[in-house]
Amino acid sequence: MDIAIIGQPQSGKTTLFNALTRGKADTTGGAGNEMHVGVVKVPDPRLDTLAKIYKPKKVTPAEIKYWDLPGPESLAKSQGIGGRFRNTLQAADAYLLVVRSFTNPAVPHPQGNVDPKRDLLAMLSELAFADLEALERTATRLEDGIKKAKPAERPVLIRQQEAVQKVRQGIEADTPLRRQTLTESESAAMTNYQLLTGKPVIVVFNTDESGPELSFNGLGVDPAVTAGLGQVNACARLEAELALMSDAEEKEFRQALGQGEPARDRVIQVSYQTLGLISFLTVGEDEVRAWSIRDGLPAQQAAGTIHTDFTRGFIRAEVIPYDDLVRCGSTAQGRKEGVLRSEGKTYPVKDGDVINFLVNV
Ligand SMILES: Nc1nc2c(ncn2[C@@H]2O[C@H](COP(=O)(O)OP(=O)(O)OP(=O)(O)O)[C@@H](O)[C@H]2O)c(=O)[nH]1
Ligand SMILES: [Mg+2]
Repeated sequence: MDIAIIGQPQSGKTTLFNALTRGKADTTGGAGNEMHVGVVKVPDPRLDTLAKIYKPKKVTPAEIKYWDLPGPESLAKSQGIGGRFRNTLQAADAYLLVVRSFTNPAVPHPQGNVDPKRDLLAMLSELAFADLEALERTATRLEDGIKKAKPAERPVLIRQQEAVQKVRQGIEADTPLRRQTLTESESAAMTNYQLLTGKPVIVVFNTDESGPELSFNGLGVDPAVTAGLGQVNACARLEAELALMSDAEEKEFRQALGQGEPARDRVIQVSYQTLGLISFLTVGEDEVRAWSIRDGLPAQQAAGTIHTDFTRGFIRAEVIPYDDLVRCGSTAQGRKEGVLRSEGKTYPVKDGDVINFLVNV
């Protein structure tokens, strides 16, 4: 999963990136021009328990790749920079939107004062502007295409043009793509354009060490605007410092400072919730592994996350819930006790399902 960190200049994006990746990317330059990429393992204590049972050669957690983007004046304008940001933004599965609420006299806010509600709304507008620009170009291209197309090719292009028109009007009326109701063919057309307002957004309020914690409600943001968005509070600077300590030292400091779970873990939890993700597990002597998928994904598609051939060659899935497997100690015992089930293509995979896919490849 790829998550891009976005936000206004100097909102603490790189600092948060460091907190999430336990990294040391430079945050002293100001108007950082560099892009940072870091891979983080998704903590899952179930893997450790399964590793004790199977003693596999390797244990492979699910991973998240964080992309720290430089803070341009405007995301829409950033398309000019060799398309570099736009590609990353389009390729991302979700955005972490950093909103400054920390006070720091040494870091003047570009707008003169700290105003989280204003900045949050401005950033959401930036995403919408970027989409409107992209859709305008697409509409022009489709119009040219329709003029030049052979009569037989026209209906497809006209349908695409209608879909583009509909989505454009929706975004103009403040409904991001992720909240628009589209037909299957309209959605399919939009997949090609990878619009930014179609992506899930998790807002990270970058607070002072002592808070206060913010919320969409508390800020008085129109609930329609933030429907479906995730929210997390974190003091990025403190979290980045704590993240560089050893585990034991960090735990001690967190207790002393009254800080709860690390932001790097809370962000992952909220990201999974916001994206509707779960993990299924695979076990064996070679590898114990977690795979993240959308909640309820049919078994046949879930198999495809392991190998694309597995979707085509899917026969059935042997499924045992994690708790049952741990209690039984082995899948063989699970089979004897009747808790290992055989499931077909459409079985909706659940969190903690330990699965052995039987495939014909
Ligand atoms: N007091 C305080 N300062 C912070 C916090 N987070 C970031 N800063 C400071 O704000 C400045 C900017 O932080 P960065 O992480 O570089 O912000 P950025 O959004 O990556 O900035 P650009 O990439 O230049 O847009 C740095 O001097 C940080 O130390 C925070 O939680 N509290
Ligand atoms: Mg930065």
